[in-house]
Amino acid sequence: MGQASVIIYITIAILILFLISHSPTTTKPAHHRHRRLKLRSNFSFSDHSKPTHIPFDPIVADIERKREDKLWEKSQFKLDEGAAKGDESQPEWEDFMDAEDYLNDEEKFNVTNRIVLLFPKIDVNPRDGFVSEAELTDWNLKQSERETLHRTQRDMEIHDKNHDGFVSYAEYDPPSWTRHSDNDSFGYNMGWWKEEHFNASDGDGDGLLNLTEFNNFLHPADSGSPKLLQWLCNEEVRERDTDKDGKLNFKEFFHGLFDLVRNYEDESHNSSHELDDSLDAPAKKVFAELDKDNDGYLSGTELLPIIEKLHPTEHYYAKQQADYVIQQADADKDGRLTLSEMIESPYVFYSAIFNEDEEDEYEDHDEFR
Ligand SMILES: *[C@@H]1O[C@H](CO)[C@@H](O)[C@H](O)[C@H]1NC(C)=O
Ligand SMILES: *[C@@H]1O[C@H](CO)[C@@H](O)[C@H](O)[C@H]1NC(C)=O
Ligand SMILES: *[C@@H]1O[C@H](CO)[C@@H](O)[C@H](O)[C@H]1NC(C)=O
Ligand SMILES: *[C@@H]1O[C@H](CO)[C@@H](O)[C@H](O)[C@H]1NC(C)=O
Ligand SMILES: *[C@@H]1O[C@H](CO)[C@@H](O)[C@H](O)[C@H]1NC(C)=O
Ligand SMILES: *[C@@H]1O[C@H](CO)[C@@H](O)[C@H](O)[C@H]1NC(C)=O
Ligand SMILES: [Ca+2]
Ligand SMILES: [Ca+2]
Repeated sequence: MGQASVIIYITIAILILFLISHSPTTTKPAHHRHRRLKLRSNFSFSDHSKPTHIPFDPIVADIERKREDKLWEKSQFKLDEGAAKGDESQPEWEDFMDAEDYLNDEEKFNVTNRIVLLFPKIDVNPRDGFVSEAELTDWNLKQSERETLHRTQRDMEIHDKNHDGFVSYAEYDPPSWTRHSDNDSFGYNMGWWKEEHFNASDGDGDGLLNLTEFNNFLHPADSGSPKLLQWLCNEEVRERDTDKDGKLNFKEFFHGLFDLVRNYEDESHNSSHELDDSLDAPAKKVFAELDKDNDGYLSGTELLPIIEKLHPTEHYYAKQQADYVIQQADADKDGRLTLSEMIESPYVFYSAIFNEDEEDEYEDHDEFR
């Protein structure tokens, strides 16, 4: 009896020692446990610029979408009061609690469990136990495309006046905030909403835009459509073409476009804009490379090679966010993420979405519940 209990005690002691020596140091992640997640609360319904953060988690995206729709409905209701009434079906999140409380209730929304669930959906190409930059970029892109399409769908409800699922040019009524642009001397409106733009979006040329075409209309750089990319390039020329000869001379290029292009080049420049022989040499070089027919001017077509630099695509932002997140969470610095690396730094994925001011991400700024 006594011997047996001694053996049991020794066994337990060994077990405890084993557990202590093998337990991961949990002090660091513990700091992150109580970071309060925030939903993006600030939507601009008329602004088609890129979202600053792509939601990582579809559940969060879904909550944000519902909340955004709700705000949108309210803003529409204010615009045409009396049009819709009585439809009081509320998003389920608002029925039982504030969505943010839900997200911060660790029993209901456990970020560790979420990451365990999402990991195999991201690690797909190839499925090898590592999330690569390309896989995370694809994931981000998918989330961001879904969000974009959802907004387009909502915009379409406004413009498709006869509700046939298509937007005709006549139906498309430019929102008032676009009308500030002055008529230019050529007599055409420099705004986004030209008929040429509409026609370039009309893939099958039936004079109507379906959802896909309307989405391309709103996001030409992401459309992948040669017609729309060409239109976008022509638009760039029009915007910079100060002497109105329909093409860009070196001066128009240097003052309008070169800054945007060279941000992506790996050169260090002085930011002087003086047309000085020594300072504009890099600009002259780029100009000469783009000027394929050597006529001393750039046409819309000649801008095609740099249009992605002028209008970064959703893919560009998706990759940028993937790079940032990997850099933050990649503990062993092999350039890719394992499941345990992701679990160790869950709020890198979530705070990249929620925190409006990214610089404040240190522990002393944490909000405790
Ligand atoms: C939205 O954000 C901007 C700046 O980010 C701020 O000036 C504005 O007040 C916010 N609007 C609402 C409704 O919170
Ligand atoms: C989240 O779930 C994991 C695994 O199921 C569990 O170990 C952890 O304690 C949970 N976290 C919280 C804060 O409830
Ligand atoms: C633009 O031109 C239209 C007619 O083509 C005219 O009605 C409108 O007042 C002009 N707007 C400006 C800002 O000049
Ligand atoms: C757009 O296409 C329609 C035919 O679908 C045509 O009548 C119109 O002139 C075109 N407009 C422009 C600016 O190309
Ligand atoms: C819209 O029309 C295009 C052809 O221009 C077609 O490829 C696409 O599938 C259509 N999209 C929808 C949602 O019907
Ligand atoms: C930038 O200007 C400084 C002096 O203003 C000069 O010393 C330097 O060489 C210039 N750099 C380049 C890349 O031209
Ligand atoms: Ca993989
Ligand atoms: Ca219609």
